[in-house]
Order: sequence, then C-alpha cells, then structure tokens
Amino acid sequence: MHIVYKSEATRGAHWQRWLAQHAPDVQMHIWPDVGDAEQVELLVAWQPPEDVMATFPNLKALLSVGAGADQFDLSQLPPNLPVVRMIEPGLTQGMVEYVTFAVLGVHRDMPRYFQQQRVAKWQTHPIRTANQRRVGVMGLGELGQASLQQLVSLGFDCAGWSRTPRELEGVRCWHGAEQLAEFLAHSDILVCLLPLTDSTRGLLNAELFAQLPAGAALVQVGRGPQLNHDDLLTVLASGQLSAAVLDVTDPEPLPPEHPFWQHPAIWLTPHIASQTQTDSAVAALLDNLRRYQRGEPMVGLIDRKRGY
Ligand code: NDP
Ligand code: OXD
Repeated sequence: MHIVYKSEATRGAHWQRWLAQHAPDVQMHIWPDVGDAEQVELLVAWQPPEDVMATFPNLKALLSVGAGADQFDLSQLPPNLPVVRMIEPGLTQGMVEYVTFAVLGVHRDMPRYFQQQRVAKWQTHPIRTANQRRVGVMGLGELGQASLQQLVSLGFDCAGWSRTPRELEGVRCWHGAEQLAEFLAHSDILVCLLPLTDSTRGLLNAELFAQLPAGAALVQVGRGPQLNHDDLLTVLASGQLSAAVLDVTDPEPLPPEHPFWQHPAIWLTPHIASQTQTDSAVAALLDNLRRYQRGEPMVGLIDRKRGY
C-alpha cells in the first residue's frame, strides 16, 4: 500500500522508520517525495496540496494528523472521499492535562494572584473548593469526555453540552440550542472543546457570555474562529467574565498589537493544549490502515454533513 505523509518532517521520518519495521507492506513517502502519485491510496496530512485529487488521482482517503479536520476545505474534495481525524491516546492525554491545568488555574484565582504579584500586593481572597465550582464543558466527544472524567475525579460540579443527547457518569448533560441557556447558567468555568463548524463559528459571543453566571471564566481550546474577540474584551471589562485562558485564536498568531497579549485577565498559549504524540499516534495510524485494507470504516471518520 502506498501512502504519502505531508506534515512535520521529524515525525514523518519516525513514522516512516516505524512502519518499515512493523508494517513492511506499507510504503510511506514523505512530501514532496510522493513516489508514483498514481499509486497513492492514502494521504496523511495537516495541509494537503492545493488540488489533492489532481495530485493523487486514485486517492481513497484523506487522514488528518490532528484531532481536527476543519483545516481541510471539504468542498474541494469528492463527496464520497472518506476524511478521517486523528484519535490517539497521547493527544487525548495532552488535552486532559491542559484543561485540568486551566480549570484549576482559574478555579484557584491564579490570574488575579499573578496580577497582584506584579504590583507587590499581598492580599488573600476566599477559597472555594472544587465541589463548590461548576465547570461546564461544551463538546462531549473524545476530548471533552476524557477531560470531564478528570474534572469529576477532582470533585468539580460538572456539566456538559453536546449536539445530541449524551450520558456521562457524574456529569449533568444538556444538548442542543434549546438547552444551551440552562447549561450556561450552570457554568462558573466554561470550557470550549467544540469542533469548528458553521454552527460553532462565532458561538462564544456577547449573547452567550451574558448567560453565564457573573464573574465566570472561559477556557477556549476549540478553534479560534469560535470566539468573538471584541465581545470577550467587553465582558472582561464589565466583570461579567473574570478571566480567560485562550489556547486558540483567529488569526494564529495574533498580531503583536492585539490587546489579548497584554490583558491582565487573559492567559494566552500558542495552540499547544495538545499535540499528536509521535509514538502513540503511529500505532493508531496503522490500526486505521489495516481497517482500510479490510474494508472497515476507519476510526475518526468525519461525517461530511455534520462537518465534524
Ligand atoms: P469530537 O468530534 O469527538 O467531539 C465533538 C463534540 O462536540 C461532540 O460531543 C459533538 O456533539 C459536539 N458538537 C459539535 N457541534 C456541536 C454543536 N453545534 N452544538 C453542540 N455540540 C456540538 O471532537 P474531539 O473531542 O476529538 O475534539 C474537539 C475539538 O478540539 C477539535 O475539533 C479541535 O477543534 C479541538 N482541539 C484543539 C486542540 C488544541 O491544541 N487546542 C487539540 C485537539 C483538538 P455530539 O456528541 O452530539 O456529536
Ligand atoms: C489538532 C490540533 O487538531 O492540534 O490536533 O489542534
């Protein structure tokens, strides 16, 4: 089987060596080397070449090296071409760690204490324990569910929101636009782990922030275009929101003059909440290659109608 990898080179070289050892029937070429382009069945990429189908006329599936597939222009791909996102334990673990860090950070008032430190101010504030803090996670997929499991184990009062009904142990679940307001009213800390789709673009806006409890905090680890920047600045100024931890923005990176960089209530990280882990992901990739060979659906198949 011929596949092409087009993404970060060091990881590609490692995967190429690993596959040569564990699956010698799989020939992985690393872009720009594509071997015989006519023979390429699968493309594993973050950004595919501009005209994918002209480049690989016999392509059978496009696999994302990341958890999201929103970077692909699905309208440019044949409607029946399977598009697959990455699901692997290292990526999930990274997200669980980041979400836990961010939730604990705002739960324990760290943005405020870091501001106080800068001006040599020694002042205490009342401490709430985790069971007195309501955490709401938007998106109950691979990453949302794993993050919630950890938050529940820490004792937080957890809620979740998804498109369709979900049941998670220890988590109060809401779904759909009609139940969003109730979910938001129960979210002192709101975590966004939604994929970017037409329905989630711009969702984190003034109307949504107004439905959170006063002084709530935001943890945004979904995708940049979900957040309205001006609306966030307005609610931070009014006190409706007390803090925001942002791992994704639009654009990435933000321009140097963007107010988020210097904002005392914003923690900004450069899209590092989680990353595909070279070692664990190659096993997940091989599992999908074997599924493809057996004619079974691959894990992480994108539903083209839903957009995720
Ligand atoms: P999944 O596809 O497994 O889960 C998506 C969840 O979002 C599902 O629960 C789904 O609902 C819900 N959802 C989708 N659309 C809506 C909507 N309109 N209204 C309500 N709920 C909705 O995704 P993952 O958990 O694997 O990943 C989530 C996202 O995290 C990725 O798409 C990516 O954007 C982001 N990410 C960010 C990273 C970072 O480093 N910052 C790293 C990795 C991922 P339902 O259950 O009903 O289908
Ligand atoms: C991903 C990401 O989707 O890094 O994997 O955001």
